[in-house]
Amino acid sequence: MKRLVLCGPSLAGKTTILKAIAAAHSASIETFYAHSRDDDRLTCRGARTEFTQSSSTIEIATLVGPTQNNEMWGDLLDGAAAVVLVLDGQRERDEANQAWVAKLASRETPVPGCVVTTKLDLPNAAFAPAQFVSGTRFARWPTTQSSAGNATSALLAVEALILSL
Ligand SMILES: Nc1nc2c(ncn2[C@@H]2O[C@H](COP(=O)(O)OP(=O)(O)OP(=O)(O)O)[C@@H](O)[C@H]2O)c(=O)[nH]1
Ligand SMILES: [Mg+2]
Repeated sequence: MKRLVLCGPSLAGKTTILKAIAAAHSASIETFYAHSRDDDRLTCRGARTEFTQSSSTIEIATLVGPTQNNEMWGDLLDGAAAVVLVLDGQRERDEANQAWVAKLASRETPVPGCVVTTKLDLPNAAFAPAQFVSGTRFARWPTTQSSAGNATSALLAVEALILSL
């Protein structure tokens, strides 16, 4: 099974993209709970889907975004074959985007990925992924944009990523 992880700040639109991918593959979505290694009572809700493509099983997974779930994100990312970094296009989320890029950049294992900037239908939004990824190893990842009701370009980028695995 090859796992692709959708990560990025809280409410950036990770689950929205997951749902669009699952729908495109007629796959169902399951809720799961990640557990903290230190304290099993600490859990974090996630969503996942699974489908077969070119005789490989592809799993797509995400967690609810807050940065305090670092360890649980770490465990999910550890087994990832690819990463979709979902950034929120709203200017007021610049800091949250930056924090997520720093968090991902601090991880050692390089995997292929792409960057999706969401919410470009909202008034205070702009497509500016370079602002966040320049100078990092994600600078060469393909970038695409997405807005409510149109996940098409995000879907194409994610499908291309899956095919490259
Ligand atoms: N206007 C607009 N709203 C969006 C867009 N993408 C997602 N949303 C909305 O933003 C909210 C959060 O979307 P989710 O997909 O749940 O975001 P998430 O990153 O999974 O959030 P967490 O799991 O809580 O971290 C929902 O109300 C979505 O409908 C978009 O491109 N434009
Ligand atoms: Mg979510």
